[in-house]
This record gives sequence, structure tokens and C-alpha cells, in this order.
Amino acid sequence: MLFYVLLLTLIQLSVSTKKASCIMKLNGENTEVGKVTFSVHDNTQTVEAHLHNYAAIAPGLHGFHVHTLGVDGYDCGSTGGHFNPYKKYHGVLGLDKDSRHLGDFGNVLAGDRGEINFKAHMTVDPEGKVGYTMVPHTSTCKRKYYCSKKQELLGKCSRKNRCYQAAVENYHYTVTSPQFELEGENSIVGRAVVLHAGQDDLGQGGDDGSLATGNAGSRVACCTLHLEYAHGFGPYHGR
Ligand SMILES: [Cu+2]
Ligand SMILES: [Zn+2]
Repeated sequence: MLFYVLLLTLIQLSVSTKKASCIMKLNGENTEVGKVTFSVHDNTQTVEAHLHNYAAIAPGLHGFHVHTLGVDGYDCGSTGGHFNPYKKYHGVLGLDKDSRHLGDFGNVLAGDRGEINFKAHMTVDPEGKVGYTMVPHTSTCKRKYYCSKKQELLGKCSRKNRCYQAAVENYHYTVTSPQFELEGENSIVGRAVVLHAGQDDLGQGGDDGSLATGNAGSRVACCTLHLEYAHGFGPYHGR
């Protein structure tokens, strides 16, 4: 009996949660830098980016978008412009679909070691007040990065037990409409996630580039989103 209850629960979970993800690689290279995930469960949506590359990802803010096309080879330049099915101006995560490209997800913050730990948890509430809060976070040791700068550049890590304050962003947004879709004609599945070298001005730069791209600069890493399999029950619905 318990087995069937568990099985039913798993099936329900696999039906009601959809997830698309991919492993980001440096532009022009077969070098993995981490994972990005977009998931939908009932009226909540989550965007996560966990990336790290000391040499290629500079400390500071980096534009983070879904572009129109998937990646051809390792060339992030092949992914077209920001995904923009409604023909709107460039904006930012949290706004409704009339005020942003559907591919606009704002900036993600890289710390001193080129590490990014970004999570935006969104509650879709048509009657809600749009806005976001930064969820307090206590960062402790990041075991993965016990490397001296020199060793990290050489791809070698020290075993020394040293801690540092990693960059961690954890937001909770309230939005009045979904910020992305994982099925249908406006699905982000099959399109590329792109991390930029510079900061996205979120459409506030006062020039044409700002309204088109946020002036986020060159493309550092990218990957093509695909639906994730869950619990061995086969692929999620969608394309
Ligand atoms: Cu972009
Ligand atoms: Zn845009």
C-alpha cells in the first residue's frame, strides 16, 4: 500500500513540475562552467544559475538572457538576439510581457573567484503587487574553491581548509504573469541561455543599444535548454 502511495506521489510530482536546463560552456570552447535551470511548479517559477570559472568570468554583474536560437557548435554568437516574440523593448526579470523581452533575466553577480550562485523564485499572482525581496542568506565555506588564485588558473586545487565569502543571490519575486514558458510556441526550450561579459543596463541606458540588448557586451558562455527527465518516468510533456 505504502509503495503505491509513494509511486502515485512520484507520478504526480513528475507531471506537475517541469524543468529545463543545460550545462553552460565557454564561448567557442568545449569547457563546462556550470548549470542553469528553469523550472515551473503550479504557480511558481524558478531560475537558477550555478557557474564558476576563475579565468573567464570576471567579478561583478553579468547580463543573463535567453536568446532566440539554440547554440550552433560552441559559438554563442550563433544564438541570435534576445528571445522577443512580442516585439517589445529590452527590460528585466519581474516585469510583465509588455515591458520586457521574454528572454530578459537581468543580471547575475559573480564573486571574486568568478563564481555565480543565482536563484530567483517567482510567485505568479495576477492580483499581486510586483516586486522582489532578497532572501537573507548565510554563506559559509565553499569547499569547491579551496584554491589559491595561481593554482586555480593552472587548474590545480589546494586541499588547504580555507573559507571565503562566495557570491550568493537568492531573490523572491512576485510577478503578475509567467516570466517564461516551457511548452507551446513561446517555450524557451531549444533556445540558448547566454551569459555576457558586461552588466545589463536593463533598458535604462538611454540609447538604442539599451532598448535592444541592455549593452551587456560580448558573450562569455552559453548552452541550449532542453527538458529534464524526472524519476525515470520519461520526458516531460512539451517539445
Ligand atoms: Cu544576451
Ligand atoms: Zn532583452
